[in-house]
Amino acid sequence: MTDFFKGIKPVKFAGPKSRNPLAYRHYNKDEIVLGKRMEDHVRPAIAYWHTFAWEGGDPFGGRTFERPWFGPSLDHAKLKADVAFELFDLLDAPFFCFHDRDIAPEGETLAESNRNVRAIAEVFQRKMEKSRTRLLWGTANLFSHRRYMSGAATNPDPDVFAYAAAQVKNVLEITHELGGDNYVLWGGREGYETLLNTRVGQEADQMARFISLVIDHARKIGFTGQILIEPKPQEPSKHQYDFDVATVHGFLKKYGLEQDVKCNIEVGHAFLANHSFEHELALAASLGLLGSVDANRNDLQSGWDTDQFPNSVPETALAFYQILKAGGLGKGGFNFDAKVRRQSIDPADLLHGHVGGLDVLARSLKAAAAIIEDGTYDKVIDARYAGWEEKEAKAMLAGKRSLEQIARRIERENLDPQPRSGQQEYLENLINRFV
Ligand code: XLS
Ligand code: NI
Ligand code: NI
Repeated sequence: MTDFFKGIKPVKFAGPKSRNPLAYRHYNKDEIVLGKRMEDHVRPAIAYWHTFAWEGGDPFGGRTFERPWFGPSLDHAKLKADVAFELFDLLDAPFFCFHDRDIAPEGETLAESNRNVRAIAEVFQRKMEKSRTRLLWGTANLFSHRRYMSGAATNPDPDVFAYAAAQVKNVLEITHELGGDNYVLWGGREGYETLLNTRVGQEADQMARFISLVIDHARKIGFTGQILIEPKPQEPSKHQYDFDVATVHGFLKKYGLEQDVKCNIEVGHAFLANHSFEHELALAASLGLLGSVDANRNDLQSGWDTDQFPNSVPETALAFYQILKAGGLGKGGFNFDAKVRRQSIDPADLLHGHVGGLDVLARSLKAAAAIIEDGTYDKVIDARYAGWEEKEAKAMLAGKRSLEQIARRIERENLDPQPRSGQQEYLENLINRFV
């Protein structure tokens, strides 16, 4: 035991009336919602990078957090792992996620870096024997080091592509060995700063080849988890190729990868792409691409991916409705891709962020479940599309009617379709009864 969280007790469910700030008031992991344990709906994960690796810097100032594990050695990384598993236990977290560079220091060579990552993975392995926390996903950091400034898979230099591939091979294997349910590809530098120096078609071909290599290797080593692309329109690149779900879908289709890859959808990234989170979820579900979720929120005034903890039940409830209607997240989960603010320097702040976030997810899940159980909302939507259940409509949709046949029927039946209300205000009020 380290003394980092000294005096902080394990967080337990204490019910909505509790005044204990470090208790769950709504997140009750064993409560059954729509026939399933709450924890199995949410599958929450703690993000190593924000919670243990981030130092509290901003563009105008450096580190604000003082953590005994900040330092360059493997011993620092081991201490970080100790504290990480202590927090997982305190929060009773079923999952965590990491990048290779979050958990272990970069070495002089890739071989040394890979060895460092493996050394900490072995520490994780031993800790996981005693802890209930499992790995939701692993990923490679292909964006911090200067070698990746012009991209990893999409770099004009094929040696950088190869270096990134070697780095991913190592983390993918480690993710597999640790029993990870998913492997994530987020392409922060897979985009461009200026079109003046960029061949977008060439870079798309490179990215597709890279992803194919990852899929092939995952199969070869027997990894049965999901491979996920995390869309984001910009930041750090001015333009990112995995702009949003629709763009990723077009890319996957072009290269024939749509059966092998799904999406990890992040709240803040949806906003940066001028969408809502539920838009991205609804679209992904309809395209068969819903894989997992990065839970957070942006400060909408700043215009940046500020990665704050979720705190809006009405918004998150609509997102959860989409997830429930899609049949849940399967092997995915809710990764808190969220960090406490740079002034939140106390160890307890790390718990407050996660406790609040989890309670918001729990309330959102229950609200979405109540909407479904009540059934009124779904009935309104069913009624809106009911015409498509009729014989002629089905035949049209199935491609069994030509334009000529459709035109003839309109004349024959003298059809004059009348507009019907979209009922937006009614629906908004209806939903507000539950959130
Ligand atoms: C950054 C991304 C990143 C990914 C993992 O905006 O959200 O944190 O989730 O590489
Ligand atoms: Ni993310
Ligand atoms: Ni993000």
